[in-house]
Amino acid sequence: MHVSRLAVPVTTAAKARLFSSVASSKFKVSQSVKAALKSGQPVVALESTIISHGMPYPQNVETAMAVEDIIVKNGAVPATIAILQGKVHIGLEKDELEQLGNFGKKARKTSRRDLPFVLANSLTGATTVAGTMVLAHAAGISVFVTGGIGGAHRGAEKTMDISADLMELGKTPVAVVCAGAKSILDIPKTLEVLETQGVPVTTIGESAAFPAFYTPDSGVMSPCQVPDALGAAKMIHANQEMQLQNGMVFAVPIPTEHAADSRNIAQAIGSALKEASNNGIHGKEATPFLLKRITEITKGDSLKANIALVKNNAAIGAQIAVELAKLKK
Ligand code: PSU
Ligand code: MN
Repeated sequence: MHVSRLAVPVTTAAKARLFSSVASSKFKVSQSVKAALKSGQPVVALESTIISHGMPYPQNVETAMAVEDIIVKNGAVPATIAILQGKVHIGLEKDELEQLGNFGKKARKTSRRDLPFVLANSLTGATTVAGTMVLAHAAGISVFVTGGIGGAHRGAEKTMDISADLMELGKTPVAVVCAGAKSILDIPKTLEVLETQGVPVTTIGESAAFPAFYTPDSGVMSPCQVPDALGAAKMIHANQEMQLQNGMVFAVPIPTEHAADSRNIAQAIGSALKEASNNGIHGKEATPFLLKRITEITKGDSLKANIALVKNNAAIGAQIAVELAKLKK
């Protein structure tokens, strides 16, 4: 490929074209998100499976609203993404967030492969990291904040249970800001798959350790480290300038004052995994089951950590989006 072609920046106009080419009748973009996208203001996508399946009601709704506020306070526009009765919403109103949170697990967990079924049958779907990346990209949003990504499950060498999140990260240019991956997963295998998929994995901050969601250090190093949001934004900008079509993972360790007790968490995860196996829980039910049991076994301690880390990710993610918007001017 000729170098001058590589250097062409992805313009807002190009994004708008992309969006209109994906059946815009299926999309409802909120006023605030539409205005921000049009003028090149920073926008941060948020997923909805974390609301429907990742946390119990009403903490899920409270957290979703608090996260949106944090993004606004840090200078960006939040765009929570979900499918409501067959319509893709980019940006939810407060009453829609409340409805989805209350609906909970009755919403269909929607990864990439579930999109056609949910849309064709006018269902309500809560999008996973993979599902949200697809829709965020279609809308022209390149920064996305969540709690934790899916990954290779323990025993994946036999079950082949590897989250579609990892493959999506390989092919969709959206940067995902998270607190690493839970140790319900096999973290070394998860990082191996991301390497195979060509996904840069970068820890933000003073430590180079890849964080383990509830705790700041998984015992495995991240391949890359940047000191702050600007460092992350520069990497996203470079990825875009090169027109690399892969996604990126930015891992933000949970602040130590909010971290869960690592022994308690390890025990809870061990019990939850045993229960899942004894009850034959697998496929898309595995992750929600494990999240719910860990919250119950730790009597809400893990939920507290989960809420704190999502809020922290929201602040950093918004700062990344702000820095990225400046770099693109
Ligand atoms: N990990 C968490 N909280 C979550 C999820 C993962 O700590 O809520 C959700 C995300 O939506 C993620 C999905 O994309 O679970 C992964 O599910 P699966 O492993 O079935 O791909
Ligand atoms: Mn799976």
